[in-house]
Amino acid sequence: ADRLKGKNVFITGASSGIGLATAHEFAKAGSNLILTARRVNRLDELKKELQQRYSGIQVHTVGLDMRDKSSIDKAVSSLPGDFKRVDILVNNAGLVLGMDPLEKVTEEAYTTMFDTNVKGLVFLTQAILPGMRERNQGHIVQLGSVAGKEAYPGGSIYCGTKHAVEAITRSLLFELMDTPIRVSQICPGMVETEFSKVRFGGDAEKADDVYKGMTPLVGQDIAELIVFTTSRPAHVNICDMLVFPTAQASARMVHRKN
Ligand code: NDP
Ligand code: 8X3
Repeated sequence: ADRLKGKNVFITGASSGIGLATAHEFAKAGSNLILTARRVNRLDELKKELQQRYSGIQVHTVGLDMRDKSSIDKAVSSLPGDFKRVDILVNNAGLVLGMDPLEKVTEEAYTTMFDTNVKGLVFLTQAILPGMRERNQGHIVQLGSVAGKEAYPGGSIYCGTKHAVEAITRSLLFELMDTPIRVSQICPGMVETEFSKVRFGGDAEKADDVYKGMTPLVGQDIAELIVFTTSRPAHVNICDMLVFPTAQASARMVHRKN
């Protein structure tokens, strides 16, 4: 139960949703946190709250834009003191923009999704993995998605990014097999966070409609699974986990009450 105590956990996208809930769950388990996102003011508020609620943990916040390799390299190279030792990396930052059919997808939407969900995840992993190799320990958790297992109309680019995360994670699994470093992927279905608000450009009504008549997952449901995954004994690696709300059976099959 104490396996996470004193571990340093680096979380991307900690300013909202799954990442924010994950920060709380690791703090509860006694881990120290490196919280990253673009909205640093939210991270600083979160830091205050976590240090008040959970005594004895250290929290470092740093502004980080996943689309920008130099921002990633700077955030990692400027980690202070003991925070340089990243034990667990949670590659969570990510987004979807719109529901357009492929012919209508703008270059900006395409670039933003691939740069954040794929390039950022790869460059951050490249920045952190050498230290894990040197210390011969570590755990990388990727936020995949049901959209990395299936495609759906209007999801081409987002599904493409999450299929890429799945493939990259599988390759890493082979490449790290001869080390104690673990790599895991968690693939949620519908989780009510800011995800749909971002998807629909801030349109709250459209975002709410996504979860109408059903009970979606919440950030904490996924956070608990991330903490469970990273707190298994060293010889156990949960490689892949597909998690739906009970009323969902595939990306687009959802049971709704009238
Ligand atoms: P939220 O929108 O609530 O949170 C997304 C987080 O990603 C925010 O903290 C945001 O921080 C961060 N982020 C976005 N762009 C960037 C960027 N360029 N640089 C740094 N951070 C960035 O969504 P979720 O919590 O739902 O999403 C978390 C992950 O879970 C994503 O990878 C998503 O694809 C995945 N997922 C979500 C599902 C869902 O239904 N919600 C289902 C399956 C997977 P900031 O804006 O402050 O930079
Ligand atoms: C989020 C799930 O179905 O909106 O990754 O693509 S979905």
